[in-house]
Amino acid sequence: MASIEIQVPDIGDFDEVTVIELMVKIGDTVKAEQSLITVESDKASMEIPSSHAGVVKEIKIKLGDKVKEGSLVLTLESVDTISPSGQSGTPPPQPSPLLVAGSKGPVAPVVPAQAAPVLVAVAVPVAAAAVAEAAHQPTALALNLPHASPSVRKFARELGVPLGEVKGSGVKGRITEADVQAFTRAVMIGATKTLAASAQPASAAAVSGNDGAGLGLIPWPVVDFTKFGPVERKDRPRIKKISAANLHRNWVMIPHVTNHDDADITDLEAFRVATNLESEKSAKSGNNAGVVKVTMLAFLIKACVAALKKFPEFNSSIDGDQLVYKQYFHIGFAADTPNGLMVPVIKDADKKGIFQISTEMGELAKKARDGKLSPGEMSGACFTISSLGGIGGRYFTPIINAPEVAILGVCKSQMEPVWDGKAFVPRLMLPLSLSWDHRVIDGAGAARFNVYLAQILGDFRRVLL
Ligand code: CAO
Repeated sequence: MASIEIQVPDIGDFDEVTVIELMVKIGDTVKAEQSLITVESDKASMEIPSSHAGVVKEIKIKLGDKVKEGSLVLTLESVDTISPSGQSGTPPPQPSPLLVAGSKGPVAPVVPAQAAPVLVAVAVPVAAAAVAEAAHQPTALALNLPHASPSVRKFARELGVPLGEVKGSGVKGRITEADVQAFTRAVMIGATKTLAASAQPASAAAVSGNDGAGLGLIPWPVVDFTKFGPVERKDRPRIKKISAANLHRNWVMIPHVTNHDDADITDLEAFRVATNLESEKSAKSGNNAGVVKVTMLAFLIKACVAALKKFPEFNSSIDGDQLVYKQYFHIGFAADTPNGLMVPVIKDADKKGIFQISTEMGELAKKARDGKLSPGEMSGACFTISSLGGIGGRYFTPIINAPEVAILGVCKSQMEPVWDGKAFVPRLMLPLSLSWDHRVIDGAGAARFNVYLAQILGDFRRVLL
């Protein structure tokens, strides 16, 4: 029986992360890919899976330890010497950590009544997450930790809910997200009642019927839909549940305002089309390794970098009484995938040309669709662009991806009659929707940002100025 050391794999951009959950104990039999521990950075929590199957012999870390790539997690006694890949003696590839939830991530986006497209903050390869969840045995109880999945723990931490006080309604007392919500509601109703009783005793009865927690809202409608017609129930996808918490927080906590404007991209679009034609021709004549298709989004990323440089408060984050001005330019873009929205990040977009940005966007969007984005590829954004240009629509109100302070939504460009002082002329107009955090940015600043952005898109030579 061979002894195998299990180490922390590549965890993206995170130098050090804290161990917040041990999911196995000595003597447990684990499968390859089964989650062993949960670690947490300031942005997200991740499950670290096992690269091999075996029996846990020694655990080399404890709760609260700081670990990084290469840190020894535990040793396994292998059940046989066949690796999970089926090839004896061939070490299998290190599994990727699973991003479970992001406390500060984007995408905030979600879906108040489907009206406002929003971004997703964090994402998980769903298939992998499902494996990890299925493999997650309730060993936390044995360690005197409340029994809950990492995403529920994260959710509870974000709300400041002490999990030890929450009664679990799941299998074997497992605490679910609904339990955490119910706990919050109960506490808020209690607090509201107390407040109402002390301030205005006569209103207490009215408040007690209010299930909308501390917001003073009426309860969520409970409807038996089958009374009205046939229905089908489906579980909400895991990514959507994770992003919902982020979106809700951002929607509630950030005073959003959205400015709409239009940019005349007639000349830029002509240049883009010509550039793509040249690339295709060049590829056909064998002068090029491959065709890089350039879309408007790559130009938008570059234009936003220029606007962020001119208006640095758009490239900041609130930290208590201070604003943190970033001197780097990492731009997130929302990517629509079968598993939900993800927001990969183009790092150092200021140092990259349109072709490089287009190539990276293509690669990151593919990884997003395949559920293969690493945590590092989804973190660090200063500003996010959500483009619905390939689909349609006119304007929308994107939700800011905290801790960013603004997000640009873009819809489909179309030919419009524009008055040039003498006549109406056909121009290709791109609708822009900029949502901004009113704690950091004022309306005049936002209008200037949009005007400047439109000027750049109208004459891209301005990027050089
Ligand atoms: N106006 C008109 N046409 C546009 C356009 C715009 N603003 N933006 C893109 N297009 C065109 C492209 O040129 C392309 O045309 P062809 O197929 O004729 O070449 C087509 O639309 C499709 O573009 P694309 O979507 O593949 O490429 P992209 O670079 O514009 O976007 C990506 C890439 C990954 C951002 C996109 O595929 C995507 O996922 N968008 C959805 C994002 C989203 O859901 N946001 C909402 C978040 S909030 O809930």
